[in-house]
Amino acid sequence: MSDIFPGLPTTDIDAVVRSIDTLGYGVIKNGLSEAVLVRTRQFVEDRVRANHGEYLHFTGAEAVAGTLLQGLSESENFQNVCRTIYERGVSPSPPPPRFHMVLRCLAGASGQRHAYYFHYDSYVLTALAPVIIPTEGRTGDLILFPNVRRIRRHYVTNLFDKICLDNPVTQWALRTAVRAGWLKPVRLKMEPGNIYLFWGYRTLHTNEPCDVDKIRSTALMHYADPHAHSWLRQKLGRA
Ligand SMILES: O=C(O)CCC(=O)C(=O)O
Ligand SMILES: [Fe+2]
Repeated sequence: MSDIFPGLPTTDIDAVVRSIDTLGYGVIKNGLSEAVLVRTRQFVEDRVRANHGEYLHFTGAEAVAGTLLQGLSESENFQNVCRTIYERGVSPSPPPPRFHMVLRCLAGASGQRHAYYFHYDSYVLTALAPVIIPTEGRTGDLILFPNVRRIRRHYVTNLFDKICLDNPVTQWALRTAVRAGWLKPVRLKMEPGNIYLFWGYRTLHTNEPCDVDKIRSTALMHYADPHAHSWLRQKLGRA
């Protein structure tokens, strides 16, 4: 199969890394062609319809076979871009280009429950390819508090961060502060065709809800797990 992603010259990769470090995100404009998007959009629409218009997500290589996530995971250009971003932004020894892949489909009443969940990703770099984004009503923007923590040396510190964040009180406080405008996150109206990159591990982020009668679908390529070899995590069975 031919490479679905055109790749980037090194100078452009440097600009993306600078943008991730300063603005909190980088964009690869028109990284995916309409022809590539069409198939995944169809996949999402078919599955959501079969699920009575309600929320779905697909995780792992098998579940996303035939979609643009498979195409990106097999794309040498995409692998090189992720490796190089990691090299320039994190350390000179990037891990092998393996991805944790998730295709999210927000839809219906259940879709509302999958909005405003603030979290850090488990992987250093997040590449997000929007598949379907509503253009009317509530558009389900991505919201980011960029680079608010460092990569934790020890898994236990990461676990402590998670406990502080992943509870109803903190989630309520963040949601309320963002809705009231007391906290001002970076807000991204994403466009299908572009690929958005950020330090998912370091960036507190979530998505806003969209209207119940709309589909909002995103393809997530997560790269580089800093705690892949953590003894504690293996013991806790969270690997
Ligand atoms: O769908 C989105 O816009 C973001 C989802 C996300 O952050 C995640 O699944 O880790
Ligand atoms: Fe995330």
